[in-house]
Amino acid sequence: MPVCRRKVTVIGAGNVGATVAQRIAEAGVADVYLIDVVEGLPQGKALDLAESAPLQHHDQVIFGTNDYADTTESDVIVVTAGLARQPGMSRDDLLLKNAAIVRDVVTKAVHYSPDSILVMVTNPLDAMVHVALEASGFPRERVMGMAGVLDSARFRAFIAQDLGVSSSDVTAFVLGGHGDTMVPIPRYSTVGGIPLPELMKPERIAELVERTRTGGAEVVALLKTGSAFYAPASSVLHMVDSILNDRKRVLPCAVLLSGEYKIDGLVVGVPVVLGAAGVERIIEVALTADEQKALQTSAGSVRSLVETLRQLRA
Ligand code: TXD
Repeated sequence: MPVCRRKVTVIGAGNVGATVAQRIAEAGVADVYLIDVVEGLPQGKALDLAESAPLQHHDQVIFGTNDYADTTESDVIVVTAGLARQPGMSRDDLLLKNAAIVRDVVTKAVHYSPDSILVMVTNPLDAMVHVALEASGFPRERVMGMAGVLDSARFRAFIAQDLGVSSSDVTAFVLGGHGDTMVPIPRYSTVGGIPLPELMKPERIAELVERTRTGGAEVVALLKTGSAFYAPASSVLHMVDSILNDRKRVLPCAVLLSGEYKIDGLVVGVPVVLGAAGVERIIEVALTADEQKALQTSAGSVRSLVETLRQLRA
């Protein structure tokens, strides 16, 4: 059988980064190069993961490093480097610190992998995609953010638990920015193909929508140190797998819009087709006036973060 080794670099060997490395290797999707600013951390986690390979029945390389030269010619670069939210801290508090980190790591990584595709994870997510676009100079097809896959997974999990059905049969449609302004659209969410509003009362749907919006904070409040990482890592795996295997899956991703959904020059979560070229297509659906308004509000909060960043850099 021909062997085709793909290479994914994961920047940041913390909770999300290390779990992404584990998920990608165990799924047999690619070799993983884990890099962090802390010496020993990526090496230690990569060694531990590599030692689990014989038991997990995969033969992917998992390599830990502090040197970007080792990441040369990566197909995909996943950026998780940064600070995680602490209890009481909003995603926006992270803005300035994480922008500096993201600018630095993206600049270094793309130097060694100029043809790669960037999958951003660091919060505040939508603003960090803007920073990555600028730092890399890549076209919008090759720079995207992970948030919608996670937000829709949360919505799906809550719907499935509530109705006592398999989450595999639940689809959920979530637009907008990551965070409090995300826009879940229940009428495009289904259970076994049946639109959700046929099966659930509007008040209950509203409760689950609210729980989805605050899903990240719910985990932060319970953990007390750090934020969610299992579901975020699974979400990244789905995106990376669709890109590297050219699956053309339709997944909600944070991408730079240029006129789609009447939004221009801002990164917002929308459904896209993910394949070997990255974001191969943006899917536009008709929205009601209320949904369009909610999406504009969501885009507005991204705009204010991006403007804050520009002012502080000027
Ligand atoms: O939906 C989403 N997009 C998210 C985003 C879901 C979950 C987590 N989300 C965000 O991802 C979170 O708010 C953080 O901004 C990132 C990473 O979260 P994680 O939980 O993995 O944080 P950790 O465990 O603190 O790990 C961060 C690592 C840590 O090992 C640091 O040493 C490293 O990032 N770090 C760096 N690595 C390389 N280079 C630099 N400059 C650097 N600075 C910090």
